[in-house]
Amino acid sequence: MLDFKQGAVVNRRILLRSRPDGEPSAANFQLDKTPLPEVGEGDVLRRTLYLSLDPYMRGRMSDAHSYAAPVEINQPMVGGTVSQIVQSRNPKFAVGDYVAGYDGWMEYGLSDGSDLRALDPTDAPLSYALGVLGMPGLTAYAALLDIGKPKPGETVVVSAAAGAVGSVAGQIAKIKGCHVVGIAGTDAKCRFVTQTLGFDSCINYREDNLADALQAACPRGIDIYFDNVAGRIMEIVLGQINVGARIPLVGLISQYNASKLPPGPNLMPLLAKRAIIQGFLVGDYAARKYAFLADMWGWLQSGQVVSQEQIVDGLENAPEAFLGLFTGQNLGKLLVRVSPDPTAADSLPHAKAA
Ligand code: NAP
Ligand code: FER
Repeated sequence: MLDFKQGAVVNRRILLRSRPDGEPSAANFQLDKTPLPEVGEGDVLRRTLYLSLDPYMRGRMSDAHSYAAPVEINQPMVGGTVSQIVQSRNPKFAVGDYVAGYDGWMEYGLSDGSDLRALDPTDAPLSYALGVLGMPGLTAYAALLDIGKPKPGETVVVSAAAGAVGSVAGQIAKIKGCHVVGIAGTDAKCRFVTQTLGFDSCINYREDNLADALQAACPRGIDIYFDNVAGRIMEIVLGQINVGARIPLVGLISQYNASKLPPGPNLMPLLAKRAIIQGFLVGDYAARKYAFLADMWGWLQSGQVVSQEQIVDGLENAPEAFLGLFTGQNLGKLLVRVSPDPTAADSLPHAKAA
């Protein structure tokens, strides 16, 4: 039995020693040993059983602007944990209890317990609280169901399919009656994804021609792309999406280690701001025409909307005027007056001279 009096037990922790440029290495981390502080009135001391390791931690190692604050240099790395209480001065927790928390990369955690959630080891393996029953499981569930909105018979493609989030997302999609195609980085992962997880097929993006393999695996096109990786894989998947496709943008792991962002738009702000990009074709909105005309007529009458036109005279000037659209020569709606408009204000006898 360990003596948990102040200073008697050493807490081993992993600190962030330096910030990586590109791929992180062991040199960015530092093992630290520190005596445990006093367990104060109301405090709970626990021993870490499981520490979750997640891709987002790469972001915390960087001080680039992000949706979450970075880990400070010489401070412990953050992370989800499952622990057992070893000393308690808090009536809500007894020695031996199991809890989920966010203690970080360390052997012992200490707090007033308000950050802890009790776990019952007879419900499920304790480690599940960091995976399928924890943050990655919730990610898979909510992103697929609330953003992906799967319907039976639809085709769902999941990247990083053999990982914590992807493996769960694809299985839920199967439960919802979808045709599910995984993308993963090795043949062994792909076998796991199909044989153990029950996806309909899986493509090894390192070996196969991804575009051809996707086409074969998704003969009816792609209705949902559950994106964990972004980058080249996303680019190829987007080439095969169906009308009305939904794309939960869940992770961009292909760029987490990039010291220079790849060319093209950076999609991280979309994820971080939970923004929505949706394609639009005006032809889909014919039914909105009458509401539109009624509103717009009223706004023009009241002066709330002003119409600006740029009118070029003579059909022969159309080509040059058209090209001007691409160098910004027009202000407002560009038109060509091909023949005089007998109804226009300036062509009517009562029209005021300009
Ligand atoms: P994971 O999938 O268990 O592990 C990461 C996997 O990503 C690796 O095993 C690897 O699998 C794949 N990968 C790594 N680099 C890649 C690259 N350059 N191109 C393609 N695939 C690559 O991790 P996870 O915890 O489930 O997280 C998956 C994604 O979800 C991450 O992007 C993570 O940031 C994101 N996530 C987001 C939220 C949120 O709230 N938005 C929450 C949780 C997780 P392969 O061998 O198949 O390449
Ligand atoms: C991730 C894990 C968690 C991630 C984002 C989160 C973009 C965000 C969690 C939150 O703030 O709710 O891998 O990658």
